[in-house]
Amino acid sequence: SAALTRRVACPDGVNTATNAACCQLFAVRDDLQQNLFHGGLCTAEAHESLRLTFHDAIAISPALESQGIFGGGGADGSIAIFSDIETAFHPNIGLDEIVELQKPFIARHNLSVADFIQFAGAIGASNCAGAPQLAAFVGRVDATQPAPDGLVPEPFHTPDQIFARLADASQGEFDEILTVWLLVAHTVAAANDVDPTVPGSPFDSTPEVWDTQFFVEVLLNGTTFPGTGNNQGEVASPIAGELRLQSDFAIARDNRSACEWQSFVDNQPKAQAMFQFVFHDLSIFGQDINSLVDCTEVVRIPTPIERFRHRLTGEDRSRSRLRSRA
Ligand code: HEB
Ligand code: CA
Repeated sequence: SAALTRRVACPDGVNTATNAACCQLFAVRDDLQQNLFHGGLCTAEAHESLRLTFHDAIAISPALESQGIFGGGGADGSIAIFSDIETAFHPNIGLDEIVELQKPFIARHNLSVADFIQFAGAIGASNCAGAPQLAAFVGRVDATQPAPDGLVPEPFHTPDQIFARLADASQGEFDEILTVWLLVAHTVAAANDVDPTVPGSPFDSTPEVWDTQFFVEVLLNGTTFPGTGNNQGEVASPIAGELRLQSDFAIARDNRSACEWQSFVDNQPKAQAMFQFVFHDLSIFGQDINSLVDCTEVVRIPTPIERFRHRLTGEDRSRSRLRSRA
């Protein structure tokens, strides 16, 4: 049956969109892919752009507001608008780099800073094979003041502290179960500053693939450290070169979240659907959804992991070798 959605022709003369407000995003996407993400790769800049979405959005606290203290504006761009202040907060260590890399893109496009940060994270993630298509909205209102310090979880925080912080920021929506869903992001992640002697130490053996290896590997027995063994927020990992966060270790084993953690093992559809769901909500913390336009259609659907894995099997490789010889 014919699609009934009426599309508008964008002024770029190439694209169409369901809402004219989305038209500008095609150029932002293509600029990001060419000039920040190395032609569309799931490497450090993509990972850091995704991490930045969390550190901007999570800085909101109804609990502080109820005490008459400004609690931050959530996904309001404050981490970049007030970067001198917020990137100096301890949990934001290292994010000064991606904030600076993103600033020229923000300057040459016409998005709010808040929209840009979430959009760059969604586009970065779309470069990771196996990732879900993450939500993209436009229309967020930018921050007029920095978020207060103390609202971004640290790897040395206990599950109690982390669960309480996420519940506060989300007004009760993100419980222990949804906290595990959020941590799917650590499948495309590495640490630069937990152990600064070994920057770029990944959390799983496939940091450029959105798979479920992270959930498997955090459950294995920890025996080694990628660098030195005395860093705050780090515990022993099972694989040479891999870094394990204390918070991931603890949440994987806490009796409130362990079953949910294990349910992700080998469950690729779940690792896509659950993160897609929590990112949608996280990415609009502090904003009014009724004044936003959904432009998710601009985010390319990532390469499925089945196809990726298929391409990598030894059988495929030898078959293609035979074919090229024939
Ligand atoms: Fe994350 C990374 C922590 C959640 C995303 N982390 C990371 C790190 C840490 C963390 C420590 C490292 C940094 C450096 O560089 O050194 N997280 C954390 C915690 C939490 C989290 C504690 C709570 C539980 N994340 C999260 C979320 C997300 C994320 C929710 C999303 C959204 N991360 C991330 C990423 C990364 C990280 C993507 C990577 C980055 C790179 O690679 O650079
Ligand atoms: Ca992975």
